[in-house]
Amino acid sequence: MQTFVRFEQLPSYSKLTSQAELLRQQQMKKLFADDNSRFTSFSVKAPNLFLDFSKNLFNADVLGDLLALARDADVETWRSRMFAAEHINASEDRAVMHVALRDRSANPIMIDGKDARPAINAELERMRLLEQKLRSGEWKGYTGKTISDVVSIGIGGSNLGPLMVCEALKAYSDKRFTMHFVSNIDGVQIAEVLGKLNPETTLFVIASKTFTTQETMTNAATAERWFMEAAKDKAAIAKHFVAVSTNRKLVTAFGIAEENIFDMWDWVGGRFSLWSAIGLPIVIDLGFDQFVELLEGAYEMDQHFQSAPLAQNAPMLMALMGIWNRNFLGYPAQALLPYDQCLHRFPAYMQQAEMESNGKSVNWAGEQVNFGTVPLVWGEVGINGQHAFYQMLHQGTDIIPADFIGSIEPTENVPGHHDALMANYFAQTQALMQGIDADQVRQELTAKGVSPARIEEIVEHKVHRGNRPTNSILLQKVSARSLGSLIALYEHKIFVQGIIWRVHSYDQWGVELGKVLAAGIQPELDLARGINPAHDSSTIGLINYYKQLKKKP
Ligand code: G6Q
Repeated sequence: MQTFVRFEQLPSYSKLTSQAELLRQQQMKKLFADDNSRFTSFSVKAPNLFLDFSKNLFNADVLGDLLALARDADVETWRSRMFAAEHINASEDRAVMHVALRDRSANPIMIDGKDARPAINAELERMRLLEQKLRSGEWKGYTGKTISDVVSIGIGGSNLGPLMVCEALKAYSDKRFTMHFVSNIDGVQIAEVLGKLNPETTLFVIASKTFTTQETMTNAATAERWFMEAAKDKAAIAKHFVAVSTNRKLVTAFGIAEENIFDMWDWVGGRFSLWSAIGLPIVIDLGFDQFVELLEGAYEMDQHFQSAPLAQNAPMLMALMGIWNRNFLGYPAQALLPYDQCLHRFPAYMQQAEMESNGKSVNWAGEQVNFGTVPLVWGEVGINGQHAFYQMLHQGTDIIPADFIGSIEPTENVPGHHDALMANYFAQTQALMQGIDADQVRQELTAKGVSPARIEEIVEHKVHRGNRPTNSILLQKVSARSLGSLIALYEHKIFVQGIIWRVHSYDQWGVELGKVLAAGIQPELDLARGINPAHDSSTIGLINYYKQLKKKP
């Protein structure tokens, strides 16, 4: 491990700590009142989207110090290393090259001494051909019928991306196929999906990078059993099962035909894999051309990230604002609030990308860090949230910075709806920033004729202190291209924050531990078997309780 300067020892860190003391005393609405160029100074146009970060509690000096922090942390060098396929995923000794999957140039992409472009293009071409055969009806099921339903079986990184994108781009689908996504090992989910389907017209896509994930393997085995009950003949599997994996050996052992295996590579992390053949459900649902648009949108953002000066670089600015809010102002969470129904799965998708990547507490040297890394990332469609948890955003004791994501044009233009939606988008960030003070509340209530005594009883309850930071992201319209750019914006934000915090963003040992323990516990749930006495008393007690009340099979 090469030497590095720890986050809290970077020269700009102490400056930012002092700046935070000063800024905490400031009111954002005063910063706006004092500087009418604040919006122009603190907003940027990036490929296929616009970012306004002016409603954060900072000023030009703070931004200068944050940009210095990025330079002190050598973010630009690390960015070059990532794009040059160096093994920046040091704890797993791998390159981090999801960007290669959407590199639309014709240049070679050298990864581990080999040009990856031919293999990437070959898989893309195979995806295109499969989609074409399915859509044209050339691909037939074992009784000669065409495919009507596609079931994607996968979990985590092998599920959330395709699901989120298919939901977001529904308006662009010809609905030729009904798409189903199964991730949960809870049999309720697969039973409900299979209950609606006809095996003669169903195609299963088994998506698993490792092809060992228990949830996916269990669901795949159930799907195969269900299919074989009808088809009887093993040869029919080739017409109804395809797989995406790095593990050809296990896929073949499962019984899936060689020609139905789509490759991915260990330099693509699960949560960054929708650009690979893991995106096959996207290709099938929306068509290959839409998938290419998605890749192109992401590629445009990659180029912006690599070439825009730091002060105009949208992913860089998002990352720095996040670090300012988290580490210097001390805010514990980050909300993602899409004002676009299409993006309803976006918070869940990004929650994984952010929290699995930067939810780490040791630095590159394996030392415990003494600062906060990724905040709690959560969210929901904004307009629904307004009638639910926004109360806490406006008046709760914690300040939760929020990203508001909206579109200028809707994907479904229903008269009277979109401006009403967007009025809320604009109003909420304004309200969170400005708040409403006691004098304003008094004036309002006086104008309504409320008695002075009653006003004094309720005034404090109606005060909103404001100063709650937001970023506003505007797309022209949710499209494959703009969605590609939006996802890549957040992916690079994650990268920059990981570099500044000096944490390994591309491993996920925290996900592995539970998998290992569950595998050990499962046999103990068999009524004929004992419980490992080495467990703690709570785990033993819970398993005992479960087994006592479990009905004998
Ligand atoms: C993603 C994670 C995790 C992973 C799933 C599925 O970065 O590593 O969410 O994608 O555990 O793994 P498989 O694709 O190997 O089944």
